[in-house]
Amino acid sequence: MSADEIKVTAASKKEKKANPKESSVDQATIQMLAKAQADNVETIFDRALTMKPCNIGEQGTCCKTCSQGPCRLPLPKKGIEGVDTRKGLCGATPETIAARNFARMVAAGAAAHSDHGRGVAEVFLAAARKETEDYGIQDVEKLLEVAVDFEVPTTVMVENEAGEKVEQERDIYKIAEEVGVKALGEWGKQEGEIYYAKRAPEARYELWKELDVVPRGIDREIVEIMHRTHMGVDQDYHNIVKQCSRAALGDGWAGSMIATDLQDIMFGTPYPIQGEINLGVLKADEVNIIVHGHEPLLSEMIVVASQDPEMLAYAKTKGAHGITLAGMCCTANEILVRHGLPIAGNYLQQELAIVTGAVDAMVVDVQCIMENIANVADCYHTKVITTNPRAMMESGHTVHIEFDEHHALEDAKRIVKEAIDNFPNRRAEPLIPNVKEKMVVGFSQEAIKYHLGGTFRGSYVPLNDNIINGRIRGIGGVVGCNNARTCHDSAHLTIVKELLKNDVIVLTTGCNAMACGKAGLLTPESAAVYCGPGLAEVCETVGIPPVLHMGSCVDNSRILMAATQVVKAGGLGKDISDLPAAGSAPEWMSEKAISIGHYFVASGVYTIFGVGLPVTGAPRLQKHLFEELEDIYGGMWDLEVDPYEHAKKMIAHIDKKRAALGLDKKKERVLMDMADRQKLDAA
Ligand code: NFS
Ligand code: SF4
Repeated sequence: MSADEIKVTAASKKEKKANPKESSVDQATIQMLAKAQADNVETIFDRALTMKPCNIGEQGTCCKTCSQGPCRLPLPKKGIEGVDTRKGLCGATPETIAARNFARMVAAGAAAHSDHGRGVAEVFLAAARKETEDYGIQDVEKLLEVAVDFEVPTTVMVENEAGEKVEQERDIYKIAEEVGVKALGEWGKQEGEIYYAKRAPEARYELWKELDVVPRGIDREIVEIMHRTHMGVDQDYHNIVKQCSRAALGDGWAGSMIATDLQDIMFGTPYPIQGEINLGVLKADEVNIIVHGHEPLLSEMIVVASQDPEMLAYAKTKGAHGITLAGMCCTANEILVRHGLPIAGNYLQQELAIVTGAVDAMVVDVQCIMENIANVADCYHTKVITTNPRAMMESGHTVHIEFDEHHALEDAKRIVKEAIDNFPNRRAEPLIPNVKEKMVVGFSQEAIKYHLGGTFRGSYVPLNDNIINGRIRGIGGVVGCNNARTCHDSAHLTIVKELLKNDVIVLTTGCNAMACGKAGLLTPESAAVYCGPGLAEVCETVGIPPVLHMGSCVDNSRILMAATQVVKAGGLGKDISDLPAAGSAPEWMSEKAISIGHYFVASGVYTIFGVGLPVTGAPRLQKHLFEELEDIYGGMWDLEVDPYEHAKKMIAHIDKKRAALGLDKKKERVLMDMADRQKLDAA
């Protein structure tokens, strides 16, 4: 049977199986979901039908903070008339309960990103101290920039032969070591401020200081959330939300940002590169390895191992024609933006990759790995290999090969060998959907600067000019997960396309980036198809896609830095909150998304989520997050499930900011010739 022959039929309602065509807008997903059902393999799409979410949990008002509960405070059917008298046994209001739950999501999300960052900092330090041969310094320029932020000197004064004092560059590895020590110190710092807080626009940094929310240390702020949300501690939702800001800012401007920076220094800062995406990147006659999860430390080594001639020769002895390494979830983004390696799919496709019957090993580290992949793997021949001591699986069929940075390449080779050995065990002819797309990715803030800044010098000024003259109406950051409660990729694509149509340039990361890639939005050619005339003109002139793939979810820190660069380039206000920009996570599901959302809000960005937010059962908290925070931070939360309304709200916010900047008056667009430009230059 070829992929085209898979009949996609609606399963009968009685069987409680998901209708593939209603479950996703992605053809590969639809085909493989049908195959899973034909193979009698249950997936998350089916389970989403039988397991209904709890109302009270959805509203955020279930408290299980102590054993006198769970205390459940649903919104009355008729709504709240007069005074809200709902309370838990201890007297906790719906606001306290929902704020505590929300804060714990921030804590978990910030912890996930930051623990990833900590791992990177540890490996970085080992590399700087030359304790491992497998990692080194690739981007010296970025190291020197980061050194300045960490107040590490990059030069020393020495005396030359003539006895004069001269400045000399310091040894790169010495600088790296000091950067590594200071970076790692950000986790355990008890007092003072995280170094990167000062990277924000000055007005933002001053505001944070005034509000007393500059993070002291990454871990401390997370621990403090856990303490404050323990039974009987912080009982003022305003104050709980304030602590959310500290912890979330510690994620965005430290944990995640340090992860991004040190990964760039070790593995290279992303610059535009071509890639391919969707399940069609798997190859029937090759050993297919999927690296799934989040940390590039190991996958970078698997990239090397899978290209090793010895490994390729070994694969041949097993009858395979080669080795295909593809990524899934954010690991995919990490190796894609740096090496152009293919992506098999985003979060909701992880089970379906195995359903192809072509995946010889799925290598997982941490985060967004569904427990059910072990069950699906049992139905085919796929070997699931866990690699991180923090993330093991109970299933007896998984293999654990622990990754250690001191012999990383060796570990990676063992993993690749394990996959090759499994190649002959395929149970049936694989069925790989003939669906994949090309894309151009790798737009770090450095790359955007060089691409939009012209040939001779990198600068954000041309981008600002295009925003000021109205060709670009504003900037939309659209990011985040897939969610089995919504149609896979559908809201992502509707929102992004609406923004493009209205001349809003889109910055993307995470699973949204992959949705866009699969739909062909990450190609320069798509500008002519999807964009309004202004944005299309800019993209065509510069040769960039209208949706810029900036990397994984920890790389949302790149969006913060890009926004900061736009502020610093001038003409669009003094702070991130002045920019005609908005953030969105249409299909979010993970706690990390809440931490990201909150650090964007606290950085001054209007941030709107789809799906639902667990605050709707606590109206005063919701008002605080959705309205009052705007007066405090200039950014606020919002929720809109309908994708068209969602995009409209983003555009309305962008227009509000344009008006505040005086950019709403339609300017006549004058085409300037050389003489006009020279006149301007002379002025
Ligand atoms: Ni982000 Fe990346 Fe995807 Fe969501 Fe998960 S992979 S870190 S959390 S699901 S975008
Ligand atoms: Fe109930 Fe209060 Fe205990 Fe929460 S902390 S479970 S509201 S008694």
